[in-house]
Amino acid sequence: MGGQGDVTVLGTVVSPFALRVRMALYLKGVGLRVPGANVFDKGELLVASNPVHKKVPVLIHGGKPVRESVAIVRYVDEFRSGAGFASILPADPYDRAVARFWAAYVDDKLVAAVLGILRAATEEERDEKVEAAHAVVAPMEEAFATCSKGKAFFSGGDSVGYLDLALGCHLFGLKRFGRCSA
Ligand SMILES: N[C@@H](CCC(=O)N[C@@H](CS)C(=O)NCC(=O)O)C(=O)O
Repeated sequence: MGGQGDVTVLGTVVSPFALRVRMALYLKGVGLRVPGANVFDKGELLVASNPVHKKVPVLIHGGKPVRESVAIVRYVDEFRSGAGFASILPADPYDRAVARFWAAYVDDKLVAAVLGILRAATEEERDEKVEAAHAVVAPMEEAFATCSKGKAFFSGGDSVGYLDLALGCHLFGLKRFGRCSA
């Protein structure tokens, strides 16, 4: 990437956050080495690369680790910018701030809401969690529709952008939510 060394992603196939990073790299045309990382049995490289959280994904670029999927996406976007590279984050500072707000909402509120459903111990608790999840989804749907500006993608353009990555990586989890709340 940028001629400054190898790019490796520590991540698992099932991690939505690792998928988010792989999608960003794909958009920027970066070839990848993706060694498997067992998130339950933390490998040496993962612990050394992310000693604070010991979580995937970690992007290792030229030997230096970048942690947290949103930070990694921004890093990739900044590193592969300029002529020939479509920007992942919106160009307009206000649009960028809005996109960051809703991306954080997806990870903080939506993921927690879906996990709440999946972890519900009883039918009654599950129904409560489904209702709570609907309350989380409603304002997000409205905001995403506004952000799309009537275009094909949530990022308000004709190609995949930041919000599409933020939400898109969670689609398989959301599919389960759809089944639970149907
Ligand atoms: N906020 C982090 C979340 C990363 C995360 O939760 N990764 C999970 C896999 S999906 C993990 O490594 N879990 C192992 C653990 O919690 O010990 C990010 O966006 O990168």
